Amino acid sequence: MKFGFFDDNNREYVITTPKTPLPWINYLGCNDFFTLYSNTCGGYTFYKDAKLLRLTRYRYNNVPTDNGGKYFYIKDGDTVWNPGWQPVKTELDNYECRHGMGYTTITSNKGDIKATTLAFVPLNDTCELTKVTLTNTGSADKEVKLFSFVEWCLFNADDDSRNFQRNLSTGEVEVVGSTIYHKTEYRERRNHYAYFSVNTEVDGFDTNRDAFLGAYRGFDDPVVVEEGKATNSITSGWSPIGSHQINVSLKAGESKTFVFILGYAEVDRDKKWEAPNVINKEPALALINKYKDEAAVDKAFAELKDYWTNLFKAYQVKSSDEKLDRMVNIWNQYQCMITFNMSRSASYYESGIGRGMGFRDSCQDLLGFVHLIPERARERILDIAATQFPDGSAYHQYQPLTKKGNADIGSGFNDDPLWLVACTSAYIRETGDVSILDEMVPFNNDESLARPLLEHLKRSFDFITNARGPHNLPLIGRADWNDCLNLNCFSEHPGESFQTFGPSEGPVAESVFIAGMYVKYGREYADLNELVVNNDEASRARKLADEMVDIVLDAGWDGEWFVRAYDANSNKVGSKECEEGQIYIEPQGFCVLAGIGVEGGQAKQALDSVKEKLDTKYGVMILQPAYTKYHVELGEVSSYPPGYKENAGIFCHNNPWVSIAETVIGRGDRAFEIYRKTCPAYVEEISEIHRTEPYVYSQMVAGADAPRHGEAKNSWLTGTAAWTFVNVSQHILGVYPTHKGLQVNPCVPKGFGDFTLTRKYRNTTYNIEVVNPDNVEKGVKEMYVNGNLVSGNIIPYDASQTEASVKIVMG
Ligand code: BGC
Ligand code: IFM
Repeated sequence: MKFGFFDDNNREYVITTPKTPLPWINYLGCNDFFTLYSNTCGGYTFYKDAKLLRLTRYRYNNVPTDNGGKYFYIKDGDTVWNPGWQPVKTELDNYECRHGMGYTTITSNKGDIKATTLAFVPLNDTCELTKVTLTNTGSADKEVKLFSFVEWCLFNADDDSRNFQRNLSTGEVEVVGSTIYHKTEYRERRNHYAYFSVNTEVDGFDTNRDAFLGAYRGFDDPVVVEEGKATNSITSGWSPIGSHQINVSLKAGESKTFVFILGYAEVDRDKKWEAPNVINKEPALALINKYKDEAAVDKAFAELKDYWTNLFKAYQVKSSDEKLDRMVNIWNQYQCMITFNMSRSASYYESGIGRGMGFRDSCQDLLGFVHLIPERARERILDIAATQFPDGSAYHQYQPLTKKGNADIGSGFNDDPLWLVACTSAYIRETGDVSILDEMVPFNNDESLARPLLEHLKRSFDFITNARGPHNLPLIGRADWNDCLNLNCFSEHPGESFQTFGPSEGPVAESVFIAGMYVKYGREYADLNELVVNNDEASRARKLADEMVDIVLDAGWDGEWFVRAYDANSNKVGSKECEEGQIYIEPQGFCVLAGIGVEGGQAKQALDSVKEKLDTKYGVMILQPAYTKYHVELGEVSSYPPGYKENAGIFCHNNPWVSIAETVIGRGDRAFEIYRKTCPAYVEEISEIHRTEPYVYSQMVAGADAPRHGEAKNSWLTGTAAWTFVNVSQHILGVYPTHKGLQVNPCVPKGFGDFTLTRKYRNTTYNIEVVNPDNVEKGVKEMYVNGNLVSGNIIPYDASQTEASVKIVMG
């Protein structure tokens, strides 16, 4: 069953009922001012950091779900309704929500009134604009009342949800004309405030939540709206809100538009105490004035649309498969931008106060984003690298606002260092900008410890080189990519970092997955050294990576697939010797995509085992058989009920690894089958089962052991977005950036047919035509660049060319 449809021309998903299985949300904002916006107007806004600078309040885990947001109430006689249906939930005559690239439009009708709201964050301003248009569709003149509503958060969202004994006394606002300023804590710790304004005179306002809602009432039943009369309340403590009342007269057929602006202003305040709570309104007034005319709003909206059109020029495909095209050209790239911006901080499943920027997460998110805005990727790499410790290990997470590592979580996830190599390599392959390797970057944010980025990468690589276990495989530490595989938790030294021990005395659990990473990114590290003519270091790294291949094929091979790990007692994990959890997906995908066992046949065998043991109609499960009981020696993984999350769920992030691995051995049919199974556009038809938004990836889909097999969870913030984009753009469609230029080496299903692609790479736009006369899955027979036959499949990079046409003949 569907709850909407894709409108590809407008790059929108159109939701046709507010009663979606779960809130289906969008993100507004591209740079540092962000809003989460659901199809019923739920959500919240923050500046840069969802924990430390939250502007509006949102209650997670609320009942009913998604209750709280930026609401407009329309009072038409005795009928009160919201254009987004919630929170009053008056049945609408018509409803349509269009989630587009950084904006959402909701249009609905009730009786003779049609309401349209368009919400977006203009590109370079720290505010959200909502254009509300009311139209009288009837034949008689009408008088309606429009009430706006936002609930302020007292900026620190964590404190806001806990410290009531203080917070109920600190709230302060100021109202000037149609502008409501929220300035809590300005008299002391803050150099910023928020404001909510509308470009018309108002007939009243409220800033005290109790006054607006009335005692014991909810958002669905505000007394002010019921009575049609704002109270002009000025809150003093309690819960500050912002609400305007506008009485609107509409002649038959007439429309009126109002522009609401919700903004954030930062001011210079050296001596905060000198003017206790007198805010400098200049920055707010500048934006309020800028957007007081509808034309300015329309211009900003047009700029936003152009921005996305231009960004997407970096990669566009036209194939015989409409769903593939819409994911590649629109939604997958869009989600890559969102995951790049949010990391794992703020979604409807990440509260914004828990995880901020993940080290491994952000490095991987960057892989799907770097082609869009390489300059921002560069800056991010340097930020991430600055949270690394001098020994090469790294803080697992850092706070977006301060960019400082999170000491509560600490370090010890031994895959982390290698992801830094992965994203730096991707950045340099995309841009050719080797100068980044010379950038001086602090360790642990301590400038006195600054070293060139290349030295950071060396320490990343050597951290793994030196931390080996009894089988010479990399030590896993607290966990590798699979956060829930905590193999040292039951060792003699529970909870202690292995760094304090030599391999024979400390926690010795080992990871075959990290070994696969070491091979892949060790070789990419070697390539980077070659680029800057560090040939000795390049050969050293290559030799070590080659040795690791042998170690994996020896201690890491189980006969029909790769072993997952060795636990702290040196017992195999993910082996046929195990009672449960005999095969895990991660080493099959990663070892093969690293090229391990391709020649000896192990790669094919491992992937065949994946198909036989882990495949389902909704995607490939992370492991089988599911753990039915808790295994204390494995940690969190077996704490989940069978079929959920890391215990045999379909953990979407690692499906593209297997799909890429299939392209490595040339099986385009199978690679595409895996791609398709978890791809949102292909499961749109079963939205009643899948339940999350059909335009973005979710972290997980329940596996075959789960009662709700096929149901997705945790949409939006997942490494699946980046890895899938890498898979489909670089491996299936096959346009892979190398240090020498773009390589075109598609691996597609038989019968996929010819396709064309536009790829903007460095200074050049390539118009690529791929023809496949023999219907092969992989192989390039001929390549023509601007009509000339060129040998191989790497388009030699020519910086003087702004456009080039390329023809690829598969065969
Ligand atoms: C979740 C993982 C997560 C980990 C660390 C686990 O409970 O299942 O997905 O990465 O916690 O936060
Ligand atoms: O790899 C992790 C990621 O960092 C956070 N979400 C879960 C993944 C698998 O455990």
